[in-house]
Amino acid sequence: MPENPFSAMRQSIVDGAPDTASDLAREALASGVAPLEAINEGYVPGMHAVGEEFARGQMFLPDMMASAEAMRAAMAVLEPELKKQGAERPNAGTVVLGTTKGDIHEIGKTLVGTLLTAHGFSVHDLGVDVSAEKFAAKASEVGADIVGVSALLTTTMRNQKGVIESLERAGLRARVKVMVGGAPVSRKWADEIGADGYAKDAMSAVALARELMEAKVRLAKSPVLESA
Ligand code: HCB
Repeated sequence: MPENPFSAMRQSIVDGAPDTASDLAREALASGVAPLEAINEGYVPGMHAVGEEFARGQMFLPDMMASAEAMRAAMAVLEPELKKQGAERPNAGTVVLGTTKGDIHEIGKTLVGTLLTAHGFSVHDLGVDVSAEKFAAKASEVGADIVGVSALLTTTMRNQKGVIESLERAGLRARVKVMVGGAPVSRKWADEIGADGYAKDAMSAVALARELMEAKVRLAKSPVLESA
């Protein structure tokens, strides 16, 4: 392992070097580094650095794609380790997850799915560029407790509202909670569009999903609903 493994992980993302990124992930696991620590301290800061360089015009689309490839290579090593933890737990809730229509950013959404799985949630990941109707149809099909909607572009954020409207049209909104996230998304935006919660990262998404499940259980036990 390099002297500063997290800094090497960060650099492997900035360099867009998948082989180095996955080698470092394997070495980290072998030395007992927790997979989530490697992600949060090494690889995600690398993605943030890439975003900043891209915004300053110091990095271009092919570089950003190479960085995403490196991130995927690291995640391919780390994800199975994270998911293992969820296998022995009872189902904590059913989540339908995806990135909004017009948006192909998948790394953050996939990480949220992995951590939810690791914490016992049953996750149906619809992938990227998902229409509002598809979110609602899947939520109905699997009896979702929560729909998680990711958006990384200011232009696709508004489609998160479209998902909520689609759930309303399908008559599902009363029993399906909606959580939103993604780099340009904020708590204020979540309130504005009538989402049930906003999470800034994958661990917060797990905490939020647990809170939303508790709220659902409380509601189901409420005397008003029982007598209805
Ligand atoms: Co992309 N891109 N990109 N991009 N991209 C961003 C998002 C910019 C901010 C970069 C910048 O300008 N600084 C910018 C958006 C600006 C804006 O809208 N204000 C941008 C742009 C402009 C574009 C294109 C338009 C570029 C172009 O074509 N000229 C284009 C759009 C394509 C499209 O979607 N239609 C584009 C393309 C790409 C790729 C393909 C090269 C690549 C994505 C590859 C892939 O995902 N397979 C890419 C990448 C990698 C990025 C950056 C660098 C990193 C994103 C990332 O993976 N972050 C990003 C810069 C940035 O975000 N700082 C840049 C790491 C993950 C872990 O964080 O925020 O995604 P996350 O997710 C967190 C968190 O938000 C939360 O938990 C996650 C885990 O901790 N969360 C949720 C996310 N979803 C949630 C859902 C929930 O329910 C709950 C929590």
